[in-house]
Amino acid sequence: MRFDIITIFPEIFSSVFDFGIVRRAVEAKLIEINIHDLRDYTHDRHRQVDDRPFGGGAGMVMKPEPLFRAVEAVTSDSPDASVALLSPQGRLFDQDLAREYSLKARVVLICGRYEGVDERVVEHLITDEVSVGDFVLSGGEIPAMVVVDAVTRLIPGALGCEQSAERESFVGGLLDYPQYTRPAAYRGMNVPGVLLSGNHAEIERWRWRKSIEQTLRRRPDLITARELSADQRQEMEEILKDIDEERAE
Ligand code: 9D3
Repeated sequence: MRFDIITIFPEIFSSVFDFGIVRRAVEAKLIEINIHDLRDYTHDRHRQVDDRPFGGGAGMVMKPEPLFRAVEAVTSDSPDASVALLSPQGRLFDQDLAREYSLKARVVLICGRYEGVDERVVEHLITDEVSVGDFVLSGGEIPAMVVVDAVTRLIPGALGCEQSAERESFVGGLLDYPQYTRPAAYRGMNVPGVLLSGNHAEIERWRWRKSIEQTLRRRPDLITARELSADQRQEMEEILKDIDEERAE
């Protein structure tokens, strides 16, 4: 899988991609990340990538020519690449989109800056417009890092232990259960006994229950969107009852 990132701040990416899972995936040749300086695709002396908006108004707009040239240069050998513009108007990035991208051979990420991008780029150059959440950032660079990180974790082999990937997909869509490590007793705060019992079936049940409970309390929207087995649905009903009773107390 190859990422091409088009940006006016190419240096910004080293801090994030030079560490951890992404770095390991690059070293293992599971992914390739090419960073392109948008200014290298300008033809004028000032290497200008933005200009004033037609119709007036505050702020600057990214010019179409450098973006068209940059994307055409990096996709000339792969016409079926996804070309994603990171922008506040985009589809919300989620695990489903991360999974889609992880199956592609080539993903181009264009980092927006200024007030936005000339609409001809949106209409005729990009295939996807992607946002990472309903908050205002200064540009698409941090969102591009988010996308690369989330997608890389889904490339087979990137996490090292395949058990982690399996676990992520198994509990996928639910919040994590609470975790504990040593010491078993600390300042009078004790680790739940079931986790010390060595009874793995009981431990699995406890964790599943806590995941569901946590998700129902904090992110009920995640449960409604999810497919559950009959057993799981039954258990969820019981947990819901317990939570209602606790509320009533
Ligand atoms: C929506 C705010 N706009 C109102 C006029 C101005 C504006 C603010 C910030 C336009 C662009 C930006 C830069 N943000 C991104 O490029 C961006 C982003 C974001 O701000 N939030 C979440 N995801 C993303 S992806 C790219």
